[in-house]
Order: sequence, then structure tokens, then C-alpha cells
Amino acid sequence: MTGIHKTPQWQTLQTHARQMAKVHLRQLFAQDTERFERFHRRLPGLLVDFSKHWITDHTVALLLQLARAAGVEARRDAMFRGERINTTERRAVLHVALRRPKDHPLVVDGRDVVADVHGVLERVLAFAEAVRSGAWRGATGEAITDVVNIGIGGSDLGPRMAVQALGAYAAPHLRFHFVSNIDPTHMARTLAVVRPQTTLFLVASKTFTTQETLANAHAARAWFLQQATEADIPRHFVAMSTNTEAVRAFGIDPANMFEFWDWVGGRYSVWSAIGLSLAIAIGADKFREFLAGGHAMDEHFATAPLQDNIPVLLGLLGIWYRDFFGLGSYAVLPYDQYLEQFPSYLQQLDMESNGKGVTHAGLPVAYPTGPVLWGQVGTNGQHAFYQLLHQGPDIVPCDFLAPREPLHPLGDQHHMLLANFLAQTEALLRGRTLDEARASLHHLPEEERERLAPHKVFPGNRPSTSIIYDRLTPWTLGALIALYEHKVFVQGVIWDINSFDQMGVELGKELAGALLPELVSGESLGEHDASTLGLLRYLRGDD
Ligand code: G6Q
Repeated sequence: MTGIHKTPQWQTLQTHARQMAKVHLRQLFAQDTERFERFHRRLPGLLVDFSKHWITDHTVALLLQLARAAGVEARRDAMFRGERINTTERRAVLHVALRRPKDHPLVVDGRDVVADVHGVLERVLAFAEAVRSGAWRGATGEAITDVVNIGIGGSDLGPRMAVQALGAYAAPHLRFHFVSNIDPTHMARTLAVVRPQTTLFLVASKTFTTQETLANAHAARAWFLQQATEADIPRHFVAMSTNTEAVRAFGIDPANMFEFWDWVGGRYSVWSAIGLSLAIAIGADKFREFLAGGHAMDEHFATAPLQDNIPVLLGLLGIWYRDFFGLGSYAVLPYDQYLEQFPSYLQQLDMESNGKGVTHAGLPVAYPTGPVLWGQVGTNGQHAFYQLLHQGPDIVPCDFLAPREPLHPLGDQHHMLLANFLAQTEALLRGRTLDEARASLHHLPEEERERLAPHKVFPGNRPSTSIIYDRLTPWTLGALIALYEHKVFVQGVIWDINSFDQMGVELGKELAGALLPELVSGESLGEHDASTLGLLRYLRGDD
């Protein structure tokens, strides 16, 4: 494929961006009273407003032409058909199959993967129900009270985020813990608050070779065996993995293993057996609702015309800012306490998928790709970094998320929350001119007014998307996650990069393994830069 930046669609957008850079969002709203009507879309239970962006009808038309030129629809269809679109690893990308109903078969390489998915799903849900109900007992006959998920990256962030997000539906008698870090503090602090007789460890690792997870799982087993025997392990340790042999070698009976497949990327795996902790927390019916929400978004993405296709539109807006205005930072700001960990979940989804520097053909990309994604729940962020969002020199496009209805009504606080969300998006759009700043200081003597007014100027023209959902249900969470997955997909297609490998993560895994013996055994040091050598010597106590 010719580089996307060489296409006429890209070049037309560059010219158009120069014109749009001269227009303020205030003007766009003043010129066009129908702006909200045209630039928002609805799905059942969901409204997405993208009118507060640097766009006109012409911009959207040009961006859609770019999506067509990049072959977004063909690539999307190839993903849904199970083609090997993860080109470096030569794998299909089929997290969408994990949320497909049983009666929608998908045959890949002669095998109905949906039948396989539902086979494991039934086992996962039956096990989850047994733990929830107390039917599954520990070796001493006591019911489980604590579930400890041991995993990292994609085997941690999804279930950790979702268990918290759906806390309103979780079994109140169970506590959930997520241990990911190799830092011994993480496991030690968790073991300090649980009892071996009533704890279930879920060892979550696609490869079952990840250093952090295996070290933590071994530590948990050693701790468990201080008060139990090997024969007790099957009641307290289960695994979610694609690697049966490694699970067996660890000492977990494959009968206690919940399988998934190489076509499920780690950061896309919360829908698979990796979601076992979530299934235990919310139960089988709600887990099915979660899958159904994801599937509903898949159907929308697969079938809606591009101009109404929400993941496509949001993906294109990201491209618009990243590639045509050079904006490298992007914030996700949920006005929903339950979504506290959603930004860090999306951080992996987006940055690990699209933080890439070469095209599918292995050529260096000639344009910026994935932005830095970060965020925090509102209103906490308002009292911290929003200062920079409003008056800092960098422009950071934001996604605001908010539920229409609260899950825990408390006086008027939900309205206060929503008022804050609206006020922020409006202020980012409008800003405050020098005259308006002066007017707001009319009660002060002129000299004082003139001194302070420049500090109270807000440039405005800061773009944001508002995503409002009725309330945070398992269905809604499923739909929101899938929305972002597909948004990231669209961007990866336009950038012509492989969103489904993670060579950068693998480098870390290799390097840490090589350094470990040098750090612990006093062996002679290998070849390192002077800084690393100095640090190694200091940590070993050599000097
Ligand atoms: C996700 C990444 C990465 C991975 C972890 C854990 O897409 O590949 O975050 O999930 O490195 O890997 P395992 O599940 O194999 O332990």
C-alpha cells in the first residue's frame, strides 16, 4: 500500500487542517445552531456527542474518505472473518468471537471457534457460580471468602478494572485481590489479609511463562503450603492459560485450568477465561450481559454506515488531532467513581496496541501514531491537572464519560457531579476572553482588575467528546470497552500498523531475565553502558 500520508485524502486533510486551525469552537457553534443535532449519535442506552471538536461537515466527510482510502471496512470485515490480521505473529484477532452468541458460529481453519468459546464459557460460569454460592469449598471444608487473581498486563488490568467497575453487582461476601507486580510488597500485603483455608488463587497467564506471574504464583503456593498439603492445592489454585504443559508443570491439574486461545490478545482477554474473577464477582447472568454489551457494539461496528459508526468516528477524531495538529496527549475523564481504573485499562489497550513505529511491511511510519493516553476520575482531576487542560500551552483532547443515573443516589450529589462534567466541557470549549475576564473582575479597582485579568483568560477551543450512558451496568461496561477496542482498531488500520503485537513488552521480559543473575549472584558483569554498570555495582554493594 502507498503510504497513507501520500494519498490525496491525507493531503486534502492537511490543507483543511490549516484552515480549521484559524477557527475557534465558539465560532463553529455560533455559525451553526444545528451542530449538536448533526454531531451526536445514539445507541440504546448511550449518547456520544462529538460536536465540541474542530470539525465541520466537510471535515467529517474528508475523514470518512480517509477511512475508506485506508480500507477500514475491508480490514474490519477480515477481523470478523477470522483472517490472520495480526501479521507479525500470523494470528487471527478474534476477541469478538468471545462475545458472540452460541448460535452465531464462526468457522476459522475448519473449526467453529464459537463452539469452543462457549464450551469454556460454560465451565467458567459453572465454576464461578460454585465459588459464589459456597458450593466450591476449600480443602478444610470452609467456603471461599477471598479470590486472588495473580497476573499482569492484559491478565490483570481488564479483570481488575471490571471487578471494580461492576462493584455494584458483586457478591458482597467475597473479597477480590489483584496481585501483579514482581515487587514482593504486592503479594506480601495481600497474603497478610487472607487465610489459606478460605482463599482461592487464580493464576492468570496466557503464556504461563511471565516472570512476575510465575514468581508471585510460586510465592502464593509456598505460603499456602505452610499450612496445607500438596493434596489441598486443587481446591485453592486454578489457572487460566493457553499453555497446558506449563500449567501442569507448575502443579495445577489441567482439570482446574480454563483455556483460551492464541487469537485472544492479552489486552483483549477480559472476555475470555481471564475474566474468571469478574464472573465470580458478578455471577453467570451478569457476565453474559457483559458479553452481550460487547457483542452489541461489535454488531454496530460491523454494520453501521461509516458516518454513523461510533468507533469509526471516534477513531477518526483521534487521527485528526494526532496527525494533522500534532497533539500527542489524550485524556479520558470518567465522571463515574466505578470507572476509576478505566483510564489505566485504556492506557494499555491504546498505547500497547498503537504505540508502534513501523508499518505492516516493516517500514518506518512517516506520521505520528498512538498518543499518550492518561486520565483520572472527575471531579478529582479538576482539583489537580485540569489547570493544565484549561490554561496550559498544550492542547489535550478529552473524552468525558458520565452516567445519566447514579447507582447510589445520595442527596443531590449526582446532579452536582453532572453539573461539574458539563461545566468542564463547556469551559474547555468557550474559554474566557480578556474582556470577559475584566468584566468578571468589575468589583475591583481598575489597576487591580488589569493586573489580574490576563491570569483569568482561558483560550478555550479545547476539544472534547462526551459519552453519556444510562447507568453503569455489565451491558454498558461491555459496550464501552468494545467501543474503545474498535476505535483503537480503526486507528491502527489507518496508520497501517499491527495493533495486535507487543514487541516492546517482550523486550522488557527478555532484558530483565538476562540481568537477574548479574544482580543476585555476584557473577562477573556483562557488557552494559556505564550508567547501568554503575547502578548494578551500587545495588550489589560492590562499591
Ligand atoms: C497484552 C500484553 C501483555 C500481557 C502480559 C501478561 O496484550 O501481551 O500485557 O498480557 O505480559 O502475559 P501473560 O498473560 O502471558 O502472562
